[in-house]
Amino acid sequence: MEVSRVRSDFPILSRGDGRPLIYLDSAATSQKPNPVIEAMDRFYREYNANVHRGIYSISVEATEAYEAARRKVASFINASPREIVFVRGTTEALNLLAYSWGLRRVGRDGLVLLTEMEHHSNIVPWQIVSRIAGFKVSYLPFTADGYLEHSQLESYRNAGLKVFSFAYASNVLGTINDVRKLSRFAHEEGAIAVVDAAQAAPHMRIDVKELDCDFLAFSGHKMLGPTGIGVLYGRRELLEEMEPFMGGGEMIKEVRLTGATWNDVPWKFEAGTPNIAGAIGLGAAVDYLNGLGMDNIRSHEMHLTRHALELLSEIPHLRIYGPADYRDRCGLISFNLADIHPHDLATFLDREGICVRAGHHCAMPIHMKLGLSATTRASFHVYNSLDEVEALAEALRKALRYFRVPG
Ligand code: 7TS
Repeated sequence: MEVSRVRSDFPILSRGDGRPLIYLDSAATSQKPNPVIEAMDRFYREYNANVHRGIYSISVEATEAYEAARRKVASFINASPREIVFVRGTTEALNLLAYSWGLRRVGRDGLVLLTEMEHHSNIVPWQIVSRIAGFKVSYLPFTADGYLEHSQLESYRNAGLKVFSFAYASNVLGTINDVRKLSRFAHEEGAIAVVDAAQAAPHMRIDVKELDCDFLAFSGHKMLGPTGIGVLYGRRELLEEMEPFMGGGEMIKEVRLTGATWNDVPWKFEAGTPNIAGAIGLGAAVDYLNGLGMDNIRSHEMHLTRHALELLSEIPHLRIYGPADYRDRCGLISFNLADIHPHDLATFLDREGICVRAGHHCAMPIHMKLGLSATTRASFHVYNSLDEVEALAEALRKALRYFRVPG
């Protein structure tokens, strides 16, 4: 992958502050290439209209573009278009499932299994619904080196497991989990397997059939697309069985004062006017990612991660969290430098022109388990270069001097 060519597609990287922007926070949100910005601009300038309603030509055009985006997303993960529900993002996808599946299908004696390395969006919705439905929520632990404790799975045999929902890749530890294995366990116990792919879909090839999961959620804004659009993939027969999450226009077949019947899937889950420009932008992002090739993207990010792990581990007083082997990680590294508070460190790095995230990254249980209040995180995407990784390492060494960390 030719990084300099890729970089020229991202206007924000040459903002003109007199120095290039070193953006190492793509795990929070990615930057957007010209084709995504232009696709959304074209929609608003040339054929803005609501979808699935009008019979005039620009409305038909808007509907076609919206549904074409669904087809692109479907083939991106080897699903069929009817299995793709457009939502606001991973958070909404998981809330939809917690309510539509968790509330009705788990039952008082049921168990929802999560892991200790989840983002809050794969914890809190299940906790909220468990208070209404009465089911139990348990967490598969992770080890000191950042891997899920697979051996502990056996303790959840014959335990009334109904849902097993887990991250494909952790947004703090970087661990890539064995989705096939975890899904198989769920199915052996008669449960559904739900995958939070927020940190995976933007960076590696995903095939829902190979993974053998039942549901998979991800966000457009982390995969070079716009904010406010995301995806819930669900196996068609499960979506058919499932009750809607939100009611309103568009998701119905017929409404009477005494009740209503539902639209076909996936529209049954898309109440109200959707994020049309967002879906079109996401479709353009998928085209862009495919143009680079997901396997090339993964190789590029593995290369950066390997290099970053090497450089960072040579820095005195720097502690890296998560797996030591770069092949088991997605392109993000969380760390602490001496006892410098991550907020101070991130502020220092910002002055060096480097954007990183600091805090608990919406994963407080991971930090509590590690005995930390916060970490600093650098994360990569297609536009990041080895030079930027080196600039980060250099700036961290400078921070040691600036904060007067002794020897
Ligand atoms: N799941 C994981 C694993 C995530 O990393 C995130 C966002 C979400 C779910 C929620 O996605 P959203 O698009 O609905 O917000 N993670 C981060 C992060 O690490 N820093 O900012 C957002």
